[in-house]
Amino acid sequence: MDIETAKSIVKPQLTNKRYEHTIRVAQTAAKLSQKFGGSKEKAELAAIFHDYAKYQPPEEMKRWILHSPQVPKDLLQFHHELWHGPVAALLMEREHGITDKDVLNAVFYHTTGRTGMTKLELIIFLADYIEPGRSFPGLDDVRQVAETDLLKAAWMASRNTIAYLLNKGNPIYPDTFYVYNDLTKRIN
Ligand code: DGI
Ligand code: FE
Ligand code: FE
Ligand code: FE
Repeated sequence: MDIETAKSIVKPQLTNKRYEHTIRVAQTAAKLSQKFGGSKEKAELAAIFHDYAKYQPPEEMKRWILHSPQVPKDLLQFHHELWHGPVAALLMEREHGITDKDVLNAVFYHTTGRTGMTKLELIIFLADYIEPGRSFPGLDDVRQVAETDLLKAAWMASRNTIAYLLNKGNPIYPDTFYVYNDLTKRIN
């Protein structure tokens, strides 16, 4: 699917602000893929779709998850914020005929990440975190490291997200910790 078609599918599903975030994630992912290697087209396609399901009603997302063997059901025990990546990947495949597994996985895992993330998965995970519209504590350090070290920058994003969730006293999905541990090994 070409990028313009992807944009025209996604735009009506999002608010303007969310669509602008999506475009910035695509630009950031394109830059990261040029720097670290990999297909710019795949990075852009995954980025355009990554938040496609963000505004689906939770009840509808729950139905999709319950009917899809590839989605871990324990996600339903956690905040519905964690459901939009997997649901977007399901919709891309079933409703828009996108079959590239790496692209689908980059969308599926963009919120939590997973162990053994591919380069494309890391690029989308990181681009979503560092796109120029974001402002989190410590973000400038992550952006700086992202100039030279994809794994380390993704590790920093993972660490910061866990610290943020802990600080708020939120429940944390186990994969979120597994990603941190996995990246800690991979950077050393
Ligand atoms: O969709 P975006 O806002 O662009 O970003 P995202 O999909 O990376 O993250 C959505 C939210 O999910 C964000 O507020 C942080 C939260 N989140 C990430 N990991 C976990 C989590 N929330 C819980 N409860 N547990 C997690 O492990
Ligand atoms: Fe998201
Ligand atoms: Fe993210
Ligand atoms: Fe996003």
